[in-house]
Amino acid sequence: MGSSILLVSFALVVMILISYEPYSWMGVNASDVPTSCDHYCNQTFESRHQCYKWCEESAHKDHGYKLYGYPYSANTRRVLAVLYEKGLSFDPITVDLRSGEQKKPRFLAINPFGLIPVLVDRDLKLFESRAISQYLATVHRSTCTQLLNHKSYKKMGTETMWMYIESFEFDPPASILTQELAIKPLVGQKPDYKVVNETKPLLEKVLDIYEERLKNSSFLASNNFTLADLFHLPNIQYLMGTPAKRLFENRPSVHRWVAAITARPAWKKACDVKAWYGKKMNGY
Ligand SMILES: N[C@@H](CCC(=O)N[C@@H](CS)C(=O)NCC(=O)O)C(=O)O
Ligand SMILES: *[C@@H]1O[C@H](CO)[C@@H](O)[C@H](O)[C@H]1NC(C)=O
Ligand SMILES: *[C@@H]1O[C@H](CO)[C@@H](O)[C@H](O)[C@H]1NC(C)=O
Ligand SMILES: *[C@@H]1O[C@H](CO)[C@@H](O)[C@H](O)[C@H]1NC(C)=O
Ligand SMILES: *[C@@H]1O[C@H](CO)[C@@H](O)[C@H](O)[C@H]1NC(C)=O
Repeated sequence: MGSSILLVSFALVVMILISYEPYSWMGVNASDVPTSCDHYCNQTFESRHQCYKWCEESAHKDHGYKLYGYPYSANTRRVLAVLYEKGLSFDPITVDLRSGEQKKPRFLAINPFGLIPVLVDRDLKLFESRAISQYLATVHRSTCTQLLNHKSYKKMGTETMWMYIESFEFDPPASILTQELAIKPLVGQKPDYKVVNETKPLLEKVLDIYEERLKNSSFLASNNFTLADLFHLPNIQYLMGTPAKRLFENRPSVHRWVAAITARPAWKKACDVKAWYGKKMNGY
């Protein structure tokens, strides 16, 4: 009788501890758990403990990833978002775009196209932010945020379609507007309003189609956040700080989607320039 009361109280204490501090029972310090894991693991209650364990292990494992990039660069941020969603460690290597570092021989030896980001994973070197993102999301598919959901060929087809829609329909007008309305003013140049006026209707046409899609779907490829949504973040983040934000805000379903994807903790960290410079820096 006494021992069963003891057992029940013990179980209660454990339950309270787990519900308040989901990681403490594993001897994991809450501050070591990537915020992205917190965000993701809270939604998957059955496997929550396993989920924290994966995330924590992943964050502490040295994967040896090196990322050549610049923390203000939209394409660098695309890859950073994936690294933070997955809670992966990496060494940042700053390629200063302001001083034209990306066109100097030292960097051209790494990427002859003279563009960032570049990911180095031991003997593998990858250019192109979307290819790097897909690589990381596939290698680390079983940890933290599920960015690809290739449970069937149909799902794979739909996700790939939305990823290419981003590249071929959304990005061309969006990146022109980002350049004119966000980047140019940032470096003290005036936007070319002729270009802006010509480009806006092209983006509006794309967003009208997104609005219809997002009326019936929480995210572009499915009801879950995927790499297809993530790919849009860098341009959207910059454009939401310009008058072009109205194009997104005027469309209720697009607006809801923008709010959901820009609020992700991993994305906030990807935009945090101090988080980039705060890491230990190794040279080339
Ligand atoms: N499609 C490439 C584009 C890369 C790209 O244009 N990167 C920009 C920074 S956001 C860059 O390196 N610009 C330097 C230059 O054009 O000289 C990707 O997604 O990685
Ligand atoms: C996840 O759950 C923990 C514990 O219940 C809570 O402290 C934390 O704020 C939650 N995080 C998110 C992003 O919802
Ligand atoms: C761009 O459009 C705005 C609003 O329609 C107009 O006031 C402005 O003169 C246009 N600028 C150029 C350079 O075409
Ligand atoms: C989206 O939902 C609306 C209202 O529920 C419906 O009328 C419309 O046919 C749906 N569109 C698609 C593409 O499924
Ligand atoms: C969305 O994610 C949850 C949790 O990971 C999963 O259970 C569910 O099957 C996913 N839904 C879709 C439509 O992929």
